[in-house]
Amino acid sequence: MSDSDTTTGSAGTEGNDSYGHKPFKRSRSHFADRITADGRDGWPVEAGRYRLVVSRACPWASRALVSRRLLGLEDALSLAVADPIQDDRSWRFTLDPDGADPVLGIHHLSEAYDAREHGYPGGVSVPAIVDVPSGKLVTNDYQQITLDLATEWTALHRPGAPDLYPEPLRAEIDEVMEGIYRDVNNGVYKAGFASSQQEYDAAYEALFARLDEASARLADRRYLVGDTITEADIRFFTTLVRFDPVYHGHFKCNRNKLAEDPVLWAYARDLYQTPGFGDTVDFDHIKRHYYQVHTGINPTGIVPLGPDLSRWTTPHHRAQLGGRPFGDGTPPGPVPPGERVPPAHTV
Ligand SMILES: N[C@@H](CCC(=O)N[C@@H](CS)C(=O)NCC(=O)O)C(=O)O
Repeated sequence: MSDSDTTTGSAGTEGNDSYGHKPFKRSRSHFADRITADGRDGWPVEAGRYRLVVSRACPWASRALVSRRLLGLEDALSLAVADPIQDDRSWRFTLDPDGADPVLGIHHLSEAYDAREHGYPGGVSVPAIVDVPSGKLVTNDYQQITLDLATEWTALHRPGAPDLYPEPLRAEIDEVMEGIYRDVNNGVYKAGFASSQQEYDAAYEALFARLDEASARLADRRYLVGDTITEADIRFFTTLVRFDPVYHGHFKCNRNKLAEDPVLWAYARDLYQTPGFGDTVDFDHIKRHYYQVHTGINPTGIVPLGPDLSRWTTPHHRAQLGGRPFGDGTPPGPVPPGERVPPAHTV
């Protein structure tokens, strides 16, 4: 991640309406302990010990949802899904019976932050991984969480799990991800929360220049780096899947829709239709979160009915480019029954 895009301070700059006249700055994750095979930060990889807390609305949390599915970590790392609409105490478990997460027994994610650091004054963000026995937050470091799932949790991966961060390709993956992070993943937020015309213009130009570059790159290759799905594709996907439903209108990223770029649209549909990607996507949570929470840029809170999402499942014809989605591995199995996105929230 480029330092110019971050600052210390409270997380979730986009989650409130006080972005006022300051340029949009994404907070640096505050709790950056790592869960590793050797447990060097005091948090060893262990089946059943940790709980991943996400909102299906959040692109950063959705990276972890996809990685966890592709790697087959569903049994090892359990999942809590927060209500897409935060209240004044931030993310809450109102989708669960009695409004409490059934494993952690808490009503708000902030309780896990507090258990870790009493009186924690910063923002409460997802993704978060919580240590179940102590109820303490371990990490909300969204940039590191998926890399660690790919490289530190290997002992618990399913047989046939892909290598999402292959050693020989890491330099290239990192380089591609850095540009996509700055101009696309975070770029849409910079456009959406710009507080001056100049700031918006710059974010818009950088965003579409980067999308054009990616479109050219993907015209004759199936995936961003190498010939298999990697972390770079996961990070790109979670922004692309939100593009037409949210970023095009709500964040004013409207030079064109994703569906108007034949290459990127086919690439995104290819991933969407790959087990582990589309089956994590909840369009209802995505739309309601952005349009109802960001009242500073959508004061009425009205959630648009469009776009028509049914085309996400149309043929993409990308297999003809070759590529081996899972390398020498295999696709993940079905979504565990308790984790299925309600059919009404999908295409
Ligand atoms: N952990 C990160 C990034 C993750 C993030 O921004 N997540 C958003 C949701 S997409 C969030 O939880 N924001 C806090 C809030 O909206 O209250 C950060 O420190 O900024």
